[in-house]
Amino acid sequence: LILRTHYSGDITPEKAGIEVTLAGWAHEIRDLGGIAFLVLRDREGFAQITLLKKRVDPKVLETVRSISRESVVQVRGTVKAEPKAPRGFEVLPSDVKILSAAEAPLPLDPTEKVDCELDTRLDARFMDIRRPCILAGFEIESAVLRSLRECFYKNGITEVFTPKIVAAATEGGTDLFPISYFEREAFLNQSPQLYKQMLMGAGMDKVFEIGPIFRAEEHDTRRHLNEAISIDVEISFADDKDVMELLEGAVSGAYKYVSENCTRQLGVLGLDLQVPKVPFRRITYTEALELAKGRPGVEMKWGDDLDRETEKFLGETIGEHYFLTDWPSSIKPYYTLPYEDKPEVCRGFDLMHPRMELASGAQRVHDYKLLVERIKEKCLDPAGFEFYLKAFRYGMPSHSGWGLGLSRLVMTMLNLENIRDAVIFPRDRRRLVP
Ligand code: AMO
Repeated sequence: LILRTHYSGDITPEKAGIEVTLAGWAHEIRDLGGIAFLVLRDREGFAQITLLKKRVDPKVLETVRSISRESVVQVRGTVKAEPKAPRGFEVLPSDVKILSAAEAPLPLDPTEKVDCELDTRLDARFMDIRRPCILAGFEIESAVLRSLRECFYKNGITEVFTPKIVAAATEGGTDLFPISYFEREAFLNQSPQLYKQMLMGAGMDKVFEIGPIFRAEEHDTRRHLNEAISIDVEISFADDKDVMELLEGAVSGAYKYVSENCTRQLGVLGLDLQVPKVPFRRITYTEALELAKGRPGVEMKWGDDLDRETEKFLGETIGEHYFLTDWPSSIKPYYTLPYEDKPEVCRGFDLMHPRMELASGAQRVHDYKLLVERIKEKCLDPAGFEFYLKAFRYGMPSHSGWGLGLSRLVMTMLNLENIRDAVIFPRDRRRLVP
């Protein structure tokens, strides 16, 4: 059963004379005096099917006239070079079949040049993704993942999966989704943090996980989701500086991979991708506060978390990817290692794009006693963390790691306005369907 011999992208004017079978969607049908056109769209682009009414089999013409837009069709025909056609070729059909007819009206018009409302698009996402510019984004996302995985393999990092159904909070108790787990309450995991750290105690040394994280955050912003894909890494016998180097290499490597391997998709999006140069600038939290003094308005105190306005101001001032390091211990999670000589500052860092935070990470506390102390300082109960703490009592190497948000990476790379556009089926405060 051969439903397709070529994608539209495989055909060039040099292939004139060969027989092809194309399959895809009826993008457009134009019936003019002596000639009719069917524009077939597949994931690689378009092919113009030309019907010369005097020469084509009348049954083929009749079929083409009956095609509703966006139906799935199969076309068998001969390639002909045609300088006036897009991409310089057309296909003269010997047979056209409607494989699956589309109803009318369409929930949205995939040929539409003007953008319609995001909600309308997300409600009919399958139709929205038929638009080449939307599809291109998700193909680039896949390339980003491939590049990241290759970077991890090259560095000898083992891929793992950790549970998404868990008994305890990772990042603090407020943003948890409770679920019913037989006769008990359980939660959807906010981060693989505790599990990836336990694997350091297991001697796995270098692990990565690419998987969903769940955050019951109420806020409705352009950069938050309630379900996101996190790229997590944890490395033993490494400090914060080591894993920052790995992170900047992974991010700039993904840009490089996309710029070299996704030229067609970047063309569809009209993007000229600039690969960010490594090393990224490192700015301490204290230096960031100094810089932020240049912004008129709110005065920030040492120890305050950087608010959205300050974050924006820093991004505009710096204008490229940068690391924010040496945060106050009071505003980073309990697992972040404080400096020995100045415990009010810790080895936590954030990777920033001028528009927003992309990743955060740290060298971790690996000393059992200190970890228990830090958990208590954060007003959490060590008893709830026993399964995690146990791994720190029987030989735990020093270790560091980070979590990088896939959608934020793709969103900033492609200059998308809303994070929902970087997720095929996004989950937010209002959206649970499709
Ligand atoms: P953090 O909570 O900063 O750190 O999350 C890491 C990265 O994940 C992405 N992210 C999100 N993206 C979209 N919507 C959300 N609601 C959302 N929450 C997080 C962001 C963020 O930078 N355990 C630590 C990581 C570590 O230290 O290894 C953690 O989860 O891009």
